[in-house]
Amino acid sequence: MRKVLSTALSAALLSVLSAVGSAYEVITVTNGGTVQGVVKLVGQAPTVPPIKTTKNQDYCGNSIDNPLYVVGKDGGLKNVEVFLKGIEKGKANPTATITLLNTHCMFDPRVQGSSTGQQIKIASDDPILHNTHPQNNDTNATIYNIALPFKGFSVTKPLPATPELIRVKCDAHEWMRAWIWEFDHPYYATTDADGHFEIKDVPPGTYTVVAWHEVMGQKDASATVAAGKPVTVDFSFTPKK
Ligand SMILES: [Cu+2]
Repeated sequence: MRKVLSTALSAALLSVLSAVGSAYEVITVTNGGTVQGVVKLVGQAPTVPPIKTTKNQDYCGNSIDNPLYVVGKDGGLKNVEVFLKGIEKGKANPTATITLLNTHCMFDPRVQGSSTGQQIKIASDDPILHNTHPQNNDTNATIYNIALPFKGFSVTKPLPATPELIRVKCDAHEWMRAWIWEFDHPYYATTDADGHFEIKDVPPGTYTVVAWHEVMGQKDASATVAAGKPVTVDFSFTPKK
């Protein structure tokens, strides 16, 4: 009862907040610019012990590489979410359904961005039971709780109505983890294997660009976008010793 009440209250609070907050406005963007760059890890990636599996070892094996620091060419860092903070106007949000796959006893992708209005397909490629459990990263509120009993099973759901950082776990395998950034706009990208990102069709203006990594936190930079041109914004993360 108490939980129901607090859930109802926070839902009411959120709707009030989103009503007074500045909503993202869709405009026609012609000859927008591009924010691009590389996110690098400075020095050596910390040594992270492999994940020790505690269940379904017949299928999952006894250990799995821990993907906290995935470093590619020239120190490029994968799985960093880069976004334009608080952008108020621009192109329409994407409408394609995003996917979170349970595969080889891990989630794929580890980190991805999304926009309000999109749906998520939660799927399994594994012949074992997974239980995908996304939560609001700040409040721990459960968003869904989805049992995936067999290979090829999937469930498609709308993303939450308001933007949030979603932390995903599996209730069957405590080592599984994924992150879904949900924005009220379409201006974000996740770095690739070499740390590259590219955010296109940005209306000219000055923006705060944020880069977020699940362990090393976030960094801000300022970027001024000119019509039809790319601007390069690079980020460096130094791991804590
Ligand atoms: Cu699982």
